[in-house]
Amino acid sequence: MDLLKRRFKEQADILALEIKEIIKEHGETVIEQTKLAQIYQGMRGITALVTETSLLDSQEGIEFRRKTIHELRDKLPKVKGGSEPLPAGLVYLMLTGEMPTADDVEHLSSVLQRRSHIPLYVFDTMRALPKETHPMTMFVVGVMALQGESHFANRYAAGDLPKSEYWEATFEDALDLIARIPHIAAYVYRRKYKHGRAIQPDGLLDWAGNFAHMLGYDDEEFKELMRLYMVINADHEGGNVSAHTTHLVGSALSDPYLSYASGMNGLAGPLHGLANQEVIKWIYDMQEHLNTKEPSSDQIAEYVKKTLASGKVVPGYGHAVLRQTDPRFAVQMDFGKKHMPDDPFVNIIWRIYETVPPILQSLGKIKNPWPNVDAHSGALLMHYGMVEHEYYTVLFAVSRALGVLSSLCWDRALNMPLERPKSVTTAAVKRWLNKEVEKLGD
Ligand code: CMX
Repeated sequence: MDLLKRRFKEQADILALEIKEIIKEHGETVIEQTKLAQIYQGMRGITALVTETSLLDSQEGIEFRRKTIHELRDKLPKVKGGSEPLPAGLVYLMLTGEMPTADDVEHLSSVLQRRSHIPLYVFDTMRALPKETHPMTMFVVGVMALQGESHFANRYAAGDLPKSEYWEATFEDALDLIARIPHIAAYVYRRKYKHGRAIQPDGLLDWAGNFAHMLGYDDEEFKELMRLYMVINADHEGGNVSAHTTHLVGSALSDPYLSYASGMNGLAGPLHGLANQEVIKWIYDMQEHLNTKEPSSDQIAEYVKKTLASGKVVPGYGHAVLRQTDPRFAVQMDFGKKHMPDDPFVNIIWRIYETVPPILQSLGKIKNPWPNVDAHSGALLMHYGMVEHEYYTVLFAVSRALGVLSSLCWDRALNMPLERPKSVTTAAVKRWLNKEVEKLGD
């Protein structure tokens, strides 16, 4: 058995026993109470899921296996001479809970490279879509076209998949998908924006470096940006739309292709992963409205107020859990200060950062006036010439695969059951409030 797979299974067996013990000893412990408002308002604050790969703190931001973004940047192995973390190292960390060595990352990278082949019919399927199709739709269609290759689905259909081996088939699918997704994503970009001229992979490059290469960006700094981008967007604990959807669909024993594609349809929503394209669109509209390429802080403030007055959200600001500047924003700002401190567009992002929070705060209703990850990412991409902002969510999706697919491996290894929370009607709520019934839902 492959080293990583063996290490994952050893860890999973230990954790499964611990969980059994926790449920046996403390299964009846009440952890919190649910308020009626919460079930009407997006279940905010209800602890209802277990996700092993990462944990989000409202003040500190995301921790992957108890390592902050800054620690990952510092401690994960890098390419020779590089300073950004290798995403394959993060996959290793999420799957095993252990910080990988450079050898571990090299081994995983070569495994991914060996598994990266895409059958031609997948490209044909994507090509059959009109060119105007949104890149996220093309991407998900490409992923779905691959679903016939699922070890899990094929073994299950053949009656050759005992429950004790669910984890193994999931693990195989997860690694296959992680290996192949950059090729699908790069093809979407080349098909839509570069006359369909696909670029062959470079076997000497790491997973993210090769993705940058297949997109058509061979600048070493862009490769570094891709490494950083793929790490910081990989996971954000389990309750966000893309992670939760992947987990939920996976709980029906839908295979990793089906589950991941479902999660990515959620990522494509403007309140979630599409916000990165919305940020750039919003800045373009602002530039046009103000008739200047470099709006001042006062002009930005004026435009923010106009946006709010027209009942729209300021994209890239606010968060359902975070209550501080997203460290993923901060780390991108750091990358910008290092590589492009004078870029005019990037400087607009920083001016918006100075201007927006006090305005949002003054409204009194927004719980988090600070920027999230999506507020910054587009401007860095634009600096290197990737100006096709409709494509940005696909980059997010490639990165998010690392987290949600690692989590799916844990779900199957820990035998997590079908997810099926209870819902109620408002009529039932009223019956309960009027004391016509004893229990909500009766
Ligand atoms: N601009 C204007 N209004 C905002 C706002 C923003 N950036 N963020 C929140 N609000 C509003 C909400 O719409 C809500 O208004 P109503 O009461 O009139 O409905 C009110 O403030 C309270 O919202 P909240 O409790 O602070 O925020 P939520 O948890 O409901 O929503 C989020 C969180 C991200 C959907 C919201 O902040 C938002 O729409 N932000 C802009 C879109 C964005 O950047 N999304 C990306 C998030 C990160 C990601 O998932 O990738």
